[in-house]
Amino acid sequence: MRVIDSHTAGEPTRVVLDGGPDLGSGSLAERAARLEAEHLDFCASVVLEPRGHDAVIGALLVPPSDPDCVTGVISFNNLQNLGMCGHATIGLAVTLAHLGRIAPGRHKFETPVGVVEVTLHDANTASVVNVESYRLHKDVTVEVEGHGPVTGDVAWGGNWFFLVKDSPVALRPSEIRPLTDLTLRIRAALEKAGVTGSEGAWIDHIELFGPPEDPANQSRNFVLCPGGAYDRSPCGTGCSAKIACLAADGVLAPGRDWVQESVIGSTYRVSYQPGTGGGVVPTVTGQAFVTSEATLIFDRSDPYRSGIRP
Ligand code: PYC
Repeated sequence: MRVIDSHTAGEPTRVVLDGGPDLGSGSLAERAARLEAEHLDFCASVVLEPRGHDAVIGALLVPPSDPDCVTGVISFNNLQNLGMCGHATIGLAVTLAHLGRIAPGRHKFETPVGVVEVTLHDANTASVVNVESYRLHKDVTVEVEGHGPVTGDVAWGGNWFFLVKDSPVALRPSEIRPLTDLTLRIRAALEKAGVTGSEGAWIDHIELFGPPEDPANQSRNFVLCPGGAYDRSPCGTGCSAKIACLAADGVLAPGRDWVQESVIGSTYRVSYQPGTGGGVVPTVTGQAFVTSEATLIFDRSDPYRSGIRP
């Protein structure tokens, strides 16, 4: 199985070029659901140790159903497919450029939650016009075990997020363990209280915000991902959810830039235009770098060929 690894603002992506499972025909959402239902061994074997680690997001290239798209892409971790993945989309654009498959300019990629438009600015920089993003609930308070009440907003940015404005823990790399512990507890509290996204969807990403370290930026965040790893980047879909909340609060005008720092200090530049469904259409700009080209080997006698599960 041929893969290309990259990182976007520190967050790793592994693009699977070939050798993935046969997902049959149908819409990308149907094929993504099939990947999740029938091929989690494949997902875990690609992203987890001993070939990867729990922060790696896989990006499986599949034929698009929309002929205007360069490719279809299903992003996944070891648990599920991700509707959209901002960092993986930027990583994919840079990977396709590295392979000579796309040149600077505008391109469309098909994801399970819709078509996104990507502008490749140069070999490492890309902007993603994401799917329409919106806030579902403002100021939801849940009782977090061992901590007390925590208030946040529920918003969609291509994935479901719970966004907490003032992190009670400092947003520093040295605090990643307590930040992870707190966000896991917040997620459990949401589940216990029955707080969900639309149609009962699991809120699988938790975001904490605080002041930026660099005064040139607007904010810093910590993002818990579904598998329990933290996002090294400011999270493309998380920034989309954030900007939907800022727009709903009337504190950021269309077209104005918001520079979001991650917990490791990497940044995305984000802005939005009003959407047609009452939400916003975010544009997320970031940088990715290819780190390796590899062939993954799956030896039938290897007891850990399907990954080391948590
Ligand atoms: O950039 O959207 C994102 C993302 C989701 C999970 C990890 N990164």
